[in-house]
Amino acid sequence: MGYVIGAIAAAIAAYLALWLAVTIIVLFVVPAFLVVLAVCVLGGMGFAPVMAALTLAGAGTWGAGVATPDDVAAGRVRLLGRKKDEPFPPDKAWPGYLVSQWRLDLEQMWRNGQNALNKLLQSLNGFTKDLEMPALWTPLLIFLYGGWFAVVVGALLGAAFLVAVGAVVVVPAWLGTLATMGLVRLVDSQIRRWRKAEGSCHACHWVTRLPAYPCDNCQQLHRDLRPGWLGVLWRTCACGTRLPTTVLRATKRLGPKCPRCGETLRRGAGVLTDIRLPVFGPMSAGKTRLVYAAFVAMRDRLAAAGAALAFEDSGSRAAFDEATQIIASGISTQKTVQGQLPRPITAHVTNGKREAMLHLFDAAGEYFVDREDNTKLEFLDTAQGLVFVVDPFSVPWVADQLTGARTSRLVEAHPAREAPDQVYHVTVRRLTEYGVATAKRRLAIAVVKSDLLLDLPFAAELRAGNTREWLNQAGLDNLVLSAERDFAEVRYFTVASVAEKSIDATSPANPFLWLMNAVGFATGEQPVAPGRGAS
Ligand SMILES: Nc1nc2c(ncn2[C@@H]2O[C@H](COP(=O)(O)OP(=O)(O)OP(=O)(O)O)[C@@H](O)[C@H]2O)c(=O)[nH]1
Ligand SMILES: [Mg+2]
Ligand SMILES: [Zn+2]
Ligand SMILES: [Zn+2]
Repeated sequence: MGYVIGAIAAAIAAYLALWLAVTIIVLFVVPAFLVVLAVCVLGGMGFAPVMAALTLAGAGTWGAGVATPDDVAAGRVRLLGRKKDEPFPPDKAWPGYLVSQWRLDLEQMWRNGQNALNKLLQSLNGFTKDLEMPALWTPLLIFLYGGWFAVVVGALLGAAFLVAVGAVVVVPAWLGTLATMGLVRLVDSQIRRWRKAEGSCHACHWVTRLPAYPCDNCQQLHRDLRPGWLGVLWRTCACGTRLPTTVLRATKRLGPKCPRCGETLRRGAGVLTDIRLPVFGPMSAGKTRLVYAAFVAMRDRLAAAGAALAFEDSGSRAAFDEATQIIASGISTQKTVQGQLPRPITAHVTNGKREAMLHLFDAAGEYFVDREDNTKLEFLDTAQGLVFVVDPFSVPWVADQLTGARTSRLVEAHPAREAPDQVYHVTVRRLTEYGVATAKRRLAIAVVKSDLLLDLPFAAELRAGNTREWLNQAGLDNLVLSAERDFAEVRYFTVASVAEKSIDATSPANPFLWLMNAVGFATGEQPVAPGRGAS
């Protein structure tokens, strides 16, 4: 009986102990654990901004690495919108915060957080390792590791909150930057497009819509100064100098350079209308004299029309001085040096608010006779129009009629030897082989030396201004046919490359003025209408 009572009492005592234990756990331990967890979560949430602040402040080893101009140039900084196959690496300039630094900082914050929480876990491990571990300690362990886990959860929550706040600030800033960038870039390129602005290199004949600009402090070349991820309105060169973006603004302060050969381009390259007009024809056809006489005539005629023609680089100025002297005195031009690619003579043309750079290219005749040499003339491909110089004295039909007393004219004319139609084909074949759409270009055919021809009976058509008919009559009908088939538009001019006494239909300026107007640059001066020279 006693056993039974003892057993019942023990059962009751066990039950009471269990009840007490459960009560203590439910009433005290669990709430305490929950409070500790809550405190740890809150602590973790507070830990995230502290970590972010330490990283941004860059204190000690907390700071992130800085994205430098070298990283940009080496391609380690991703510039949105940049194509993979661009011929040159990105410019060495400081990337803006929104380009890459934000990412580096974010990554560093993440790493710093991980490190700190790892350290906390390690010290926890160090502490618990040395403890004797009776069963009673187990709740303590649950407390400690549970607390650590709560800190991690809190830190993640805090980080998520920070990222959300950051996104609210950064995304609009990012979109705003993108919109401004696009707008400024569009305005810059559209104005230049309207102007038909390009920069052409007088040394290597490369033509670009985007000149390179050297930093005016360290001379480092910036190949793409358009608004972009390296700066919307301004960018900072690797040396720390602030440089203006947009081609229109950069040109005012920094001298444009050829992106291909590095030569300093002429003033206005890239921002002014660029008109490139080569003359072609065989040796002694009259190309140099035509270019010289045309510049002299154009200067006078544009001045009379209220426009202006100026020569700004020393090479062009010297060439123009020589031209003025030769045309005024009437002496013969020198043969153009063979085997040397020509530098164009460049004039800065102003008509009211409009400005253009006019480049006339005059290569030695040998280049146009020899198929091999012709391949070197890259400037033919980028020209908006061409002037084919026809020496009438090289046409057999003319030579046949210059007999007796008239043979002196042949001596005076220093005639070209090659037949015009053959020379024409050499150049046009080159253009076609290099993929130039001649069907979109204009061709001026200039029959020069007319001062020595117009008084002769067989030049009646030329006198009447029917240059095209005269060419047909002189047996050059194949040339006329081919030219009109090959080019978008062909105009015929009869020219005397001599000093102009008055503006007349044989003015050497006519072919060039026609082409300039056709390209879209109104000079205010129209080539003299047909009636005599042009037809
Ligand atoms: N009277 C007169 N002579 C001209 C005219 N055009 C050219 N000449 C003369 O013809 C000769 C050859 O002219 P250039 O202009 O030097 O010939 P080019 O085509 O430049 O020849 P290369 O330099 O050898 O390719 C020179 O003696 C010129 O003075 C012209 O319209 N009238
Ligand atoms: Mg010449
Ligand atoms: Zn610099
Ligand atoms: Zn160049």
